[in-house]
Amino acid sequence: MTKKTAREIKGIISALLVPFDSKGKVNEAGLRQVVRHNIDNMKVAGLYVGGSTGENFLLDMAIKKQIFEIVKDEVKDQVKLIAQVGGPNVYEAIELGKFATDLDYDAISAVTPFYYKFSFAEVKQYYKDITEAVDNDLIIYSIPVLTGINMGMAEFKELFELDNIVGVKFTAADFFLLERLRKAFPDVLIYSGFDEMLYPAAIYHVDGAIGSTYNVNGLRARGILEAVNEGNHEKALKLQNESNDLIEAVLANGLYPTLKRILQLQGANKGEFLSRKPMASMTADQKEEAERIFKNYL
Ligand code: MN9
Repeated sequence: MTKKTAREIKGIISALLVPFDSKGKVNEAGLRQVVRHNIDNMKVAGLYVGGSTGENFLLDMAIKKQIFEIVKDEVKDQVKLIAQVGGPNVYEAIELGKFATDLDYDAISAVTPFYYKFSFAEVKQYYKDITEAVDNDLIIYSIPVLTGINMGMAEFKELFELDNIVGVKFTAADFFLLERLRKAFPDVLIYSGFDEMLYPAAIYHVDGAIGSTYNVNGLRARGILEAVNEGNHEKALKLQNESNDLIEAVLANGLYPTLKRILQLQGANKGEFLSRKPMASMTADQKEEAERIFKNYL
């Protein structure tokens, strides 16, 4: 029996950025500021913790748990919390899922297992194992460009039939599939995963969006959802155009390091805001470019 609080997770959800120090440890004071910035200034509806954006796949389990704890302690019940627990190690996913559920996270999420070329039968068994062991709602994290796991209608249908699977974070540019999924599964929560495609995803009635750039651009993203709801497509397009000027420049300069530098410029600036190795730190030129991006596009 799950609590089913996941059903209420709608709107803009930041894939939480995590500042690390030069030793690769979590900068706790900085992380708390990033959480506050998301809630107080970006007005997000929720946080997605332990995603690609959190550099999760570069972390050991103790650090993943530490991040889940710090974030919950800072958020309390102010916004919805989703814990991404998946990866190739299903035993770890289960342990993390239980851990986050005990911390009262509203839902867990699990990326399709990656690295080995798993068959769909194996992917399905992975979701069965996690959902049977963890008493919480689960949101599938589908990001074929990074995992190599491509699923179509038939595969999603089988996964949505599993107990406790309530949604999908759909990080793909396949709008045909997105439209078909929305039409076929009106009760499944569908989250847009590519921030640069939020407006078209909103036209297809996604329930919300989970992404990295919302840490710094959450207000415009909210505006896109509101504009589409009001039927004001001119405004939605304008906000997406402005967002994409920002996203294009951020991607060209190095995604996560640039977003972290912008966070500092927006006032979340205690301690170091580095990435975990082997992700490179920014050069002086990249830092300068990040400052230019902040001035021009935010
Ligand atoms: O999960 C994010 N994906 C990755 C969502 O970071 C791999 C997105 O928010 C992208 O960072 C963003 C920029 O391409 O759309």
